[in-house]
Amino acid sequence: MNRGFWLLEAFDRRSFCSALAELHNMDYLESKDKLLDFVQLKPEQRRSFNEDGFLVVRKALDAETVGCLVEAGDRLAASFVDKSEILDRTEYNHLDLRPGVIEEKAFFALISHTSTVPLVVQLLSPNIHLHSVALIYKRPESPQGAPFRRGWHRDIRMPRDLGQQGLPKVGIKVCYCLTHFHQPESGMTLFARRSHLSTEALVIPKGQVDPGTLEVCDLLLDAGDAVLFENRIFHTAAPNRSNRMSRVVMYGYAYRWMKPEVYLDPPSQRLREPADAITRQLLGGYRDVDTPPWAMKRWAQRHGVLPAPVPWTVEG
Ligand SMILES: O=C(O)CCC(=O)C(=O)O
Repeated sequence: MNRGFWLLEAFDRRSFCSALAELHNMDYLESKDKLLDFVQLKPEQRRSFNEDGFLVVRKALDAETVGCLVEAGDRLAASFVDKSEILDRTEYNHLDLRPGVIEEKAFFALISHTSTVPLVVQLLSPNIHLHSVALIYKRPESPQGAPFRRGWHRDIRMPRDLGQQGLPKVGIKVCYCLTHFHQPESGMTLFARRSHLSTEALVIPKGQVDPGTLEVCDLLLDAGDAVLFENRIFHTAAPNRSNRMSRVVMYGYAYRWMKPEVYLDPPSQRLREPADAITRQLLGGYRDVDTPPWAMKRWAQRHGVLPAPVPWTVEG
């Protein structure tokens, strides 16, 4: 670690005293550091994410981890899993469970998972935290069911205030598959490829449920695969017309200046205290956005992926 670098940067922004306090904080961080392994984002992965608005990461989780997540997820979702069968009622057959998910050990461990979080840091920056977590189950529905009115949307509701033009990329969701998605219409979220670059509302031809001009991707995936998708891509839930329960869990990461969803705010002290430095950051450990995201910054610098600082002013 280059202490001079950090001290100079701290000097830039604050007094000598707060710079020293930050050095002290770094000593503390080092003592609580977990080794988040580094995974390099490949140039073709960056290109594909930038072009499509999403990226598939195969084998992000091993079978044993998937098994533990399914066991924990089924426990949390027991009342949904055990409901009586009613086909052709998509709302009834769709669970989006958020409160309490990361309180489960198996889901807590995914907050800073090595297979995906390093990629998210390289696609956004180290200045991120956890923004949302959702356990999403879909029960089987009749394969002959009527087309279901979709909920195509962009995440974080930004267009409501900013419109559809010039939207920034501010967050990435990681969708981990906890079941296979080996056939179409088996419950995987649908993505409109490249729609993250669109500057207009999504056009759905009259009488249809999906956009006519963009490619709708119903991805075929294995349990353990992950899909990273950014906030601007239009996506929607769709019914599960297979004969098995569909299960995914989604972790949304966003810049720290984005307010996390309500059940993550304020982050639970009980969860945060014993966690490693990186997980603490992701759980909102630095509440003040002016405080640098030390844990991730150190990690990014160590692995050569710390973005160059953006100056406020330059000499004209
Ligand atoms: O339930 C789904 O498949 C879609 C979830 C979704 O739209 C979201 O997380 O924003």
